[in-house]
Amino acid sequence: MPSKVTVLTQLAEALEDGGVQVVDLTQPLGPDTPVLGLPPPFANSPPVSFETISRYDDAGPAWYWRTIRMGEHTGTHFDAPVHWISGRNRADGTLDSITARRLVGPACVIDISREAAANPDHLLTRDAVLDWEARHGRIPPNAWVLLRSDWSKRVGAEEFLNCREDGPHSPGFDRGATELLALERDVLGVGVETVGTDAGQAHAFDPPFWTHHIMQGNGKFGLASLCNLDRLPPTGAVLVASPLKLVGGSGSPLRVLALVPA
Ligand code: 23J
Ligand code: MN
Repeated sequence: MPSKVTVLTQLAEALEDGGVQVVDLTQPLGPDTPVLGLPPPFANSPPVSFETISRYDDAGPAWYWRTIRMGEHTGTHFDAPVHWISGRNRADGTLDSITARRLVGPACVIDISREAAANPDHLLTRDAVLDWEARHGRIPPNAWVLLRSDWSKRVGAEEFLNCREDGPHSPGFDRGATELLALERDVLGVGVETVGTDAGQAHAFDPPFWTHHIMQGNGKFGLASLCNLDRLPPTGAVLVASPLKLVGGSGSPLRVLALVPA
């Protein structure tokens, strides 16, 4: 008896025949992963380190495994609402309390790669989001909004973090764009190619780090250090962004996958 055709049997077939591709939006995670550097007196996150428990040796003759050490916000990672003080009392604020439904959603990809190449401090504006919507349609509720800046093509921590005397310089969202996405569009969250969802100079914004402040304060998520956003269409892809279910977790490295129609 032939089984019933559903959207998921069609998806399974499309995965098999190449009609849907799986694009990995994740950077490798290891000791060379660039880590955000905050100025004193703020505490910083350690780099990734691995310690071998055993490797087919006396400590474990048939098995290899390691202990991992890193900050919750390292490499390609997820920001939970409690990461920021504005989201500290949110009901679904920690990683272990987020419903799985909210880890999957359509991707809206906004391309600022040209602007960011000309100006590393470029901020996406509210008007630029409205202009994107005029071309591609309204951002639906529970979408991931991804900022394609091509920043992930920068090689090495120095180029990627792009620090000068006055701090890091990297692109992001202006306050109006962040408020539009969080309050008027009800997105799941925003994703970026840079080390954090806020622009490099966001320590000097009002409020400081306004993308974290507004997104996390409204129960929204963040995805940082994504790559391969240049392989996504403006609309039509579906994102799966599933962090570790850390008890009380403020964030976690994760593997971010996009299902993309060929
Ligand atoms: C802590 C303080 C400032 C920032 C961040 C973390 C992040 O970007 C992060 O990884 O969430 S800007
Ligand atoms: Mn983070």
